[in-house]
Amino acid sequence: MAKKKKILVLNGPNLNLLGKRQPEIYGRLTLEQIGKKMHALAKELGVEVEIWQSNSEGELVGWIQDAPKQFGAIVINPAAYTHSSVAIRDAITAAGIPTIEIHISNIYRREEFRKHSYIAAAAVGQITGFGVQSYLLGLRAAVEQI
Ligand code: CA2
Repeated sequence: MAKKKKILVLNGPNLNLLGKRQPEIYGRLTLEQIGKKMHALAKELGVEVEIWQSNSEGELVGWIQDAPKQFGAIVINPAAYTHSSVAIRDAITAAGIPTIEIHISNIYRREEFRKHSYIAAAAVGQITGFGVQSYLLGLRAAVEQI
């Protein structure tokens, strides 16, 4: 499939615990189950998705740097790095491909420290608070950008 039609979905730290802890905030679906929904939607939309998760900031930065070789857009839930990582923001800016920031919870309805995103200014836009739907809306938004 053409590079432009491939979308990279990145997940930051602790998102490997989805569906296993704190379901009241992050829902009951595992990352694998969310992945299945994304693959189904991707098929409908005529694109391919790859879904990766890392607990390491450096690994995420590496994947973002390499993304333009293979992918036309990125959908990223940077998790806690949203609120701390200038490195991820700079990598997104340097990659230069459309990037959509997503969050399961509404980061503006939670603790003060979650209200600031270092990523937002480097992203095309942000989708926050729609639960698992944030991933699917993020994919739709990415497809509109490629
Ligand atoms: O709402 C989101 O998607 C967040 O990106 C999730 C991050 C949080 O730090 C952001 O402020 C908002 C936390 C991800 C941790 O995921 C867990 C999942 C299940 C159990 C424990 C943590």
